[in-house]
Amino acid sequence: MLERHTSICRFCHAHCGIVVEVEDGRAVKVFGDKDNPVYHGFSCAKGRALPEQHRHPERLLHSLARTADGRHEPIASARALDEVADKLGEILERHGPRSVALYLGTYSFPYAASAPLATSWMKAIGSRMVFTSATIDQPGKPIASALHGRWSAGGYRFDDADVWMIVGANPVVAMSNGIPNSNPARHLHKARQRGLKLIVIDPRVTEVARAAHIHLQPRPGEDPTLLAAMLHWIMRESRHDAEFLAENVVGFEELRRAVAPFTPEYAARRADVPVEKLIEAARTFAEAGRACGTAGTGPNMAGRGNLTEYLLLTLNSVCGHWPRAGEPFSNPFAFLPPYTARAQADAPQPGWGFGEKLRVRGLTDSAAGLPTAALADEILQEGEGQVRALINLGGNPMAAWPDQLKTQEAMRSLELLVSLDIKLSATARVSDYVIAPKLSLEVPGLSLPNESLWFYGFGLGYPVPYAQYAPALVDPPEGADLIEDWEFFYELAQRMGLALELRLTNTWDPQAGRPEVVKLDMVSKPTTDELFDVLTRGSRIPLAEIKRHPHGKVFDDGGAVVEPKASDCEHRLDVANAFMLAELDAVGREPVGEEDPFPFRMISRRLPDVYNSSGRDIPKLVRRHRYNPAFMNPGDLQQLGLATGDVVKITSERASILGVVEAASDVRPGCLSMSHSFGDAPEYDAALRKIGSNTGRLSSVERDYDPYSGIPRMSNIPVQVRRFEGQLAN
Ligand SMILES: Nc1nc2c(c(=O)[nH]1)N[C@H]1C(S)=C(S)[C@@H](COP(=O)(O)OP(=O)(O)OC[C@H]3O[C@@H](n4cnc5c(=O)[nH]c(N)nc54)[C@H](O)[C@@H]3O)O[C@H]1N2
Ligand SMILES: Nc1nc2c(c(=O)[nH]1)N[C@H]1C(S)=C(S)[C@@H](COP(=O)(O)OP(=O)(O)OC[C@H]3O[C@@H](n4cnc5c(=O)[nH]c(N)nc54)[C@H](O)[C@@H]3O)O[C@H]1N2
Ligand code: SF4
Ligand SMILES: [Mo]
Repeated sequence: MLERHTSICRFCHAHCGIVVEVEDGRAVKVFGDKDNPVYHGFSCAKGRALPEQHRHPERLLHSLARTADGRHEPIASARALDEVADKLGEILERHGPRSVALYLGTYSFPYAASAPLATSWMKAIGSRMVFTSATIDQPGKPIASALHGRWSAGGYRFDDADVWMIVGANPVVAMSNGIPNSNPARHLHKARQRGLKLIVIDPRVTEVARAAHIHLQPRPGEDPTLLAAMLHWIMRESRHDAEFLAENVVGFEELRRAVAPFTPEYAARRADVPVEKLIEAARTFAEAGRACGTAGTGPNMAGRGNLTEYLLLTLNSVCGHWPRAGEPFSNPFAFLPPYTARAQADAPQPGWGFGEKLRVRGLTDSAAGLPTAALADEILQEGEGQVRALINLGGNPMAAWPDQLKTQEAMRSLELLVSLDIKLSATARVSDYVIAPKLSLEVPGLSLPNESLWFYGFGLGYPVPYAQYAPALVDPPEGADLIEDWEFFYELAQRMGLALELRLTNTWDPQAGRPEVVKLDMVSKPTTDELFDVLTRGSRIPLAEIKRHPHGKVFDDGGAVVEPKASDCEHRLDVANAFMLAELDAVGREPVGEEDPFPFRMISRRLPDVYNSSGRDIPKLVRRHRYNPAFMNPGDLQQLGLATGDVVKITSERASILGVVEAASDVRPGCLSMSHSFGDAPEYDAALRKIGSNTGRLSSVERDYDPYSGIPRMSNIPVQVRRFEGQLAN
């Protein structure tokens, strides 16, 4: 019998409302839910491939343990938990809590109970070594926001703006920053009909750049130069918002001095863009009524992510582009607690230098979290505090971390590596235990993770108080022995005699002056729904009400507007942070136009039909390519005597990889545009045309890294490109 149910797609963070056709307890078809009030029937190829993902022949239906000779054998989940608990107990006893680290990867995100249980377990063992993918993604965002201070009401809503600027992001493909990810193409279409002027800065003519009113296609890595020049022009021409600055901002005159060397002519020459276009971008942005500038992974990975994000916030502030009292609030929340948005600054905070200190490169905890790019060294470097056990929840370090050769050495040297993964990924393959989890349609879900992205960047989260709950729809395949990711941590705690507590960020206990802490019953295991009840306590719309609307619902916004500044508020946004202005000064002193032994720049990008290292084993998603092509401008290919399909050796200062080139006129000359998380460990390189190649190997975590987040160059990587003369196995 065929049944139809609504659900939430959790293949990516966009959490689209979908319809799932279920036959004999199996998902057979997925498509976008036309009755969903914010996604309006949108789905992408990945979401429509959920049935294939759930029934994938290589999906792990049992947990695995590695044998002495390096093979993996099935093991009952309960037995795996016993053994892991024993081994962790021993390691903790011998080496203390700091020897155990947790890595929260991509798939810790869509399962709302996963990260809270995992971090609660870490707290119970007394380890602060919690790492996430945020510090190898856009660490500049939270760091810049800390240094500059946040506008309490957030940025303008994309749907209300008349000018919008996107620097190195491609939201119509990535469903990420800049345009609300609930059907971004629709938001963009409506905005253009309304007359929105879009400014895009990207070395590639991306899908979103094609819709731009002004597209600057600069040399990669020159975003700080360009943004400083926009500030220079705006101040020189007195297009800044003097009234807003006087009331809400400190540091304007210092900023003016700092951007003085960055004339539009200098920046245009350096970044290789037409100076008139750069000035037009500055004028359009400054003269806008409601506008916002935001960046994506490209500039965050290109070497000066904190500074780029900081200059963007500064540009918003200098132009007074923050919502004022009486204007609509950009997201009156549903799963999140009621929020009073005010037309005022939240005070700047330190961006780093607190919390856990790492033993390498002087790194510390930061506003973006502990530096993941330093975790391999924390594992490899001997001595007090060395990390000896790693739990990898829904991540794939071997594919995704920068500096793959070092990562490989680190993964191999661990005493215990446990991965929670649905397949034998490159990291699972070197793990001592692989815990096989249930997949999205087999467990309940909430739109909460996507909603909470509002705090992370502009144009993220939902622009309206939307929420959806989805019950589990299908059982795991017959004969499978699977657990939910959160259960792993709960059961580990049970076996180790630990009590877990959940800190409810949604609620605030005024007596304790901190979030309410709920002790979990460690005898009888809660259900996922019971955990959701706890985790959504204090939400603006009660979960029980949200559950009544299977297609998701836009709830009443309660007339949410930005409230006036509190009478006692004295906070100011800081546009002259000393670290950031010193970095800008260093940019101005960089040598430019010198002879370069690595003449090309590898730049990052996303491909529509895969998600980091997920999806490329699903045949219908990779009909065109099973690998990640090295897209290059046709002129460059011609000059190198290469043609689409040729194999090249791509060499950085750190390492070499192979790539298959493909002509793409949308790529700026001098660049290779290539997606990440393909390929595998070096011993599989010959399978290039089947598995692609790992761009992470080209990065060095010890050279050209950010001193606060530790992120190395993962875009704008200097490389050489030569025809590969060797033989490939197939
Ligand atoms: N060179 C370069 N490197 C990059 C980037 C780049 O642009 N360039 N991007 C960076 C960014 S932004 C990020 S966020 C990181 C991502 O870094 P990671 O999160 O470490 O990498 P993913 O490839 O997303 O790993 C996800 C893993 O989860 C598994 N998985 C899939 N579904 C489930 C599930 O339902 N449950 C569980 N438990 N596991 C599941 C997948 O099989 C896969 O092995 O990569 C970073 N690395
Ligand atoms: N289909 C799909 N969607 C995804 C993912 C995926 O793998 N596939 N990954 C997800 C993840 S983990 C994340 S974090 C988000 C990321 O979302 P986005 O940040 O939007 O990621 P990209 O689409 O790679 O866009 C980055 C852009 O930066 C440009 N760029 C590179 N270097 C520079 C530079 O120096 N300066 C400037 N101005 N631009 C530069 C690139 O050309 C590219 O267009 O996407 C998410 N969505
Ligand atoms: S955009 Fe993301 S959430 Fe939406 S259907 Fe595609 S994979 Fe699923
Ligand atoms: Mo990411």
